[in-house]
Amino acid sequence: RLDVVTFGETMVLFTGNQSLPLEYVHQFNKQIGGAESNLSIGLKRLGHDVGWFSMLGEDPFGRYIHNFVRGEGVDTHACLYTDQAPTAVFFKEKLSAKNLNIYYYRKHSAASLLGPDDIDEDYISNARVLHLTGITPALSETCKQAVFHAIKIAKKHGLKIVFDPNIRYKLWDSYEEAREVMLQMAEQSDVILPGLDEAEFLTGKTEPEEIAESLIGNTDKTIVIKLGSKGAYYQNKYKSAYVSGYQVDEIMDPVGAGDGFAAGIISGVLNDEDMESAVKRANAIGAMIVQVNGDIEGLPTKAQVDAYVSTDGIARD
Ligand code: KDG
Repeated sequence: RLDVVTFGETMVLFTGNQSLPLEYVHQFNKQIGGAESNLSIGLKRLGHDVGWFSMLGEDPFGRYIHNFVRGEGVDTHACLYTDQAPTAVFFKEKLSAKNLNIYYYRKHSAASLLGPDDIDEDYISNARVLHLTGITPALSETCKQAVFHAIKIAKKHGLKIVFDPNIRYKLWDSYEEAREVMLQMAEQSDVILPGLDEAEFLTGKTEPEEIAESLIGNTDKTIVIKLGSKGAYYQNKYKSAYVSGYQVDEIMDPVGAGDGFAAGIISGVLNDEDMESAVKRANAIGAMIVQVNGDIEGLPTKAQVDAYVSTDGIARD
């Protein structure tokens, strides 16, 4: 039995090995990136059993991604392959930690061919939590259908649904569609994890309390709004609070922090922990990740994050 199942596109990530505009970069480091596999690896390092799947291209990059994610201990049995489209790649242009650009080469990729028929009911029903991001429905019409089909299966089998909007404006044809689809996903979810700017985009509200009112009202849902270095605000029927973040001396690479944050929250949900300490850990993981280059390389183990929290952000081990 798995604790969490998630699915979505993972790409090969090329990062220039110099801080220059990409046209002047001659050599690239090869890594991987994808919000859902980032989250899976994060949760695995925290000690949970996670299944991740995608549609991979029948090509060297597809095999590389599969081997890498499996090598991290994530269950990849439900991964699918196609010879109809290639595995996507993306490039990270890092001029400085604050000036970072992403270039996707993912239109018509293998993962965009994923559809509702590829969602294995037995695989999902075997887990306790289904994690979804707002990236997947932006990839194609069939991906969008796959997401809503997975939601239906999760509801039928009593899984908790955790939704991280992860809004990627470059992937949507229109803002209206992005908003509409993601509000529908939020409506179906038990735990919603937007960043403040994402929550503003979805609700038109700017204050965390008003956002929470708009997205969860008086339901059984929980919302955790990420406030960057300020930490996060959470609210459910019983409690609400601001939980302050950790001071970081130098931000190396902020990409992936939100996925690590989600891993921290989901770990708390799986362990029936109180929200306050789950959010505290999630903040710590976010802070640890931004200090390391790469989308997944900075994800801490449980021992590392416990040490970081107990020393108030000093020790990593
Ligand atoms: O959250 C980090 C991800 O966004 C990154 O790893 C790549 O999945 C990715 C995307 O679509 O940008």
